Parts: sequence; C-alpha cells; structure tokens
Amino acid sequence: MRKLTRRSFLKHAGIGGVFLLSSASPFRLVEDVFSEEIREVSLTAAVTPVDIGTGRTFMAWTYNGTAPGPEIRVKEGDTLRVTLRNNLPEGTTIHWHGLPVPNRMDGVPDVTQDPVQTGASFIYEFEATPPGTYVYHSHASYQLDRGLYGALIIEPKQEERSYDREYTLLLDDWATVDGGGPEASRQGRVRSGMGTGMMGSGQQDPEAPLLEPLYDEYTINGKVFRASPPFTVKRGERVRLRIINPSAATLYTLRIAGHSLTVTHTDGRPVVPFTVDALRVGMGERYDAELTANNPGRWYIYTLRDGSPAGGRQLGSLVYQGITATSFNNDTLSRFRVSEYRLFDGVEETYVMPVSTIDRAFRMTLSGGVMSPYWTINGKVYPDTDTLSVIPGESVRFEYSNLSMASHPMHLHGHFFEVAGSGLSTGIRIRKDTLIIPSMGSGAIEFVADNPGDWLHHCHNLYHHAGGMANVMKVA
Ligand SMILES: [Cu+2]
Repeated sequence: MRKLTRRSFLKHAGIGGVFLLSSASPFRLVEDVFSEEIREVSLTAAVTPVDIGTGRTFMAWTYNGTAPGPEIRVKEGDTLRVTLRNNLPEGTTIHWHGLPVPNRMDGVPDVTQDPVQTGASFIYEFEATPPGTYVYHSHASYQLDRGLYGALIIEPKQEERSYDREYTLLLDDWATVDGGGPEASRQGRVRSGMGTGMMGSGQQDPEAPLLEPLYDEYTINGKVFRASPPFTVKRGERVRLRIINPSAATLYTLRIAGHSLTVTHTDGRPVVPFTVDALRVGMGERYDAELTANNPGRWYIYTLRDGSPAGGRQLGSLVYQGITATSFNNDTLSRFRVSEYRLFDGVEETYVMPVSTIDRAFRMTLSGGVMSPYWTINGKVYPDTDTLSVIPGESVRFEYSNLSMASHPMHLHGHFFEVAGSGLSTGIRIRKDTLIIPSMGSGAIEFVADNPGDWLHHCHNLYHHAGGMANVMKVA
C-alpha cells in the first residue's frame, strides 16, 4: 500500500501547508504521521560588493550578502519555508531547481507567480522531498549570472551510503571586466568586434537579448583557484562530493588529479555506482560522486581541455592532511574516461513514477545563435513557442534534435525524467531533470506528467533561455 505523503494528503484535503500546524486546524489529528519539522529560512536578495579572490571588488547580486548564497540543508519530509526579501533594483523569484514542488512554488516569473517587486517579500513553502542534491536560484532576467544561487541539500531519512566527509562544490563563471555583470562584458565583446547584437545600421538594438558574456574568471564556492581554500582529506577516507553547476553558460569536464570519481547520483537521483576519471557537468546539472582518498599529495581540481573557454583551467585543490609541500603532484593519467549518460544505470526507487507506454510525444528542434542573440524551439522564440499540453498521469516523450553549434542542457521543471539510451545493463534508466543535448546531436527523455500546472522547459544556458529557447508544458 502506498503511504500517503504530505503532498498527496494536502492535495486530497485541498488546503495549504500553512494550516497544517495551526492548533485550530482539524488536521492536527494527523500530527503523528507528519512529525517532521518546519525549517524556516530567510533569504534577502541585494546588490553587494564581492571579491571572488581576484583582489578586485565588484558589485554582485547576492542572497544574504554572499555569492553563492547560504547552503540550505534539510531532512527529507521537513517543510521548508523560505522568506524571500527583495532589495534588488528589479523584480525577482526563487526557483528550486530539480525539486518537484507544487506549481505555485516553482518561482518562474509570469508563469507560476508575479515577480516579487523591489521592497516586497514572498514566502515559499513546500515539502522537502525526495532527498538529493539541488540548487536554488533566481529565475528572473540575468540574475543567476550576477550571483543569485545556492545549494539545496535534502538529506534522506536513512542514508544508505557511508562516507567520512562531505563537500559541496558549486561551479560558477564570472565576467568581472568593466565593473562586472552581463552588460559590462557585452560592451567588451562588442568593442572587440565579436558582437552580433548590432543592427544593420550599426545601432545596437536595446531590446535584443544579451549575448553570452566573455567570462574571465571561474570559481568553486565563490572563490577563484588562487584564493580558494583547499578541500582537505585524510588518507583512507571516503569523501562524498556534491558537484553542482549553476553557471550561466559554462559546461565543465571536471577532473580531480590523481583520483577517479565514483558517480552515485545524477541530478539527485541514485544510480548504480560507476567510476569515471572526469565528469562532464552541464549548466543546471548535479552529480554526487565519491572519492577514495588513497593517493596522498596536493592535487589540482581542474577542467580538461574540451574546447570550452573554461577548458584546461585550475579551479581548486584537493590536499591531504599533513602535506606541507606547496608544489602540486602531477596527474599521470593521459587518457580519461569521461562520464556519459549511456554509461549509467538507474536503480529502483519509490520517489519517481516509472514511465509506461508513451501516450504523447513531442519533437523539438533546437537552433539559433548564428549572428543572432535569439535561440529557438521548432523555429520559435519564447513566449511565442508552442505550449506542450498533456493530461495528468500521461507518459510523455520529448525528442530533441540540436541543429545548432552550441550544446543545450535542457531542463524540465516540476518533474524528473528518464534518459533514453541509459540503463543498458540493468534495464532501469537514469533519472534526471537536466539533459545536455550536444551540438548537432540528439537526445530523448520520458516521464510521467504527475505534477499539475504550467511548467517551464528551457535551455539552462541563461543566455539561450533569455534569447528564447523555452516553452511551457501545461499539465491539466
Ligand atoms: Cu542552449
């Protein structure tokens, strides 16, 4: 028999969670079933000077004064109640990336809520389930790229994996030139003759979406390599890494020199543990990976030369306790096994409804970007893209064909999906919420549309999203 979760209980009862713990509520009776806590968090969004370790302070947009914002860590089943205060010069929202929250809590401006205006507040409240590694971030304009993001970790009631130490690694790209921020770097780009936001007359179109900035710095947990504190480990330890990529426009092929990484979760969902030498992490993706500390030394955390602007860069360091030498060990591997979706197998879990026979399929071509800041789905720019209408409970398939020269990490709100082409050994496909569709490549996802509402589906390159690569899936 299926246990009645708080979410389904509330659905049946037709009330909001706010009333659940009111002593006057008749639903007080169910207290024993729902004995979890309410976790209150307060996030104030504001413009703040930050130094990411370059020695040059610039104005970032921050939660509670820091970029990234504070890590939110709760237990599965807790109710998370977040009060957002907006001290920014424009409207904002928070999206709980990957978490299948009720639609009105999803934080997409003009789709699930009105933007929270300057000086105003909004309370987000939802049940923290299922457990996993998530990220919260602003979903308004270019705010994610100004620093408005943080880790959201939901710990399971019963941890099945054993590890000695745990680190969260949030990867980010920064444009710090000309005072920082997306517009500043765009000016730099236009000046350097690479700009495509020019109209035929030579005038810049003020309404056009911004071009992807020229990033000059990359950080882990808000600090560049030369300023980042080392991740310290002790010989013999098993270390859990929660690797999260909230970058606006950078994919990483992440490598920890001297070590392999055993992937245990993709976008928070468990997989059959699989060991790789480097991890390909697209925008919006999360990987939990375990590292065995069996190779003492001082090691670079870096990205492989993969053709991306971040390729070949040092991002941080892994240092064993007791190592006093300041020189770094050489990474002796020359060939790297890089993660790919088809290498992974899913495992049985109760949180995600398994896909049955497909009721409805949508084909989407992804294109744009050539001499243009606009990006399209089936040739259309959001909000003029076609709405995808499905009936609750239907099994749905999205098929992508990428006709552009850029990769597109496609993210679906409100649902986990199964990745076609994975699960080749066990027959159980991996579950994710963000899938990289490679340049000139293809991919497909399948899922049960079990969460009613209007859900945004978009490329998680912020500049592609702002340039139109988005549509709405209506589950009703
Ligand atoms: Cu894209």
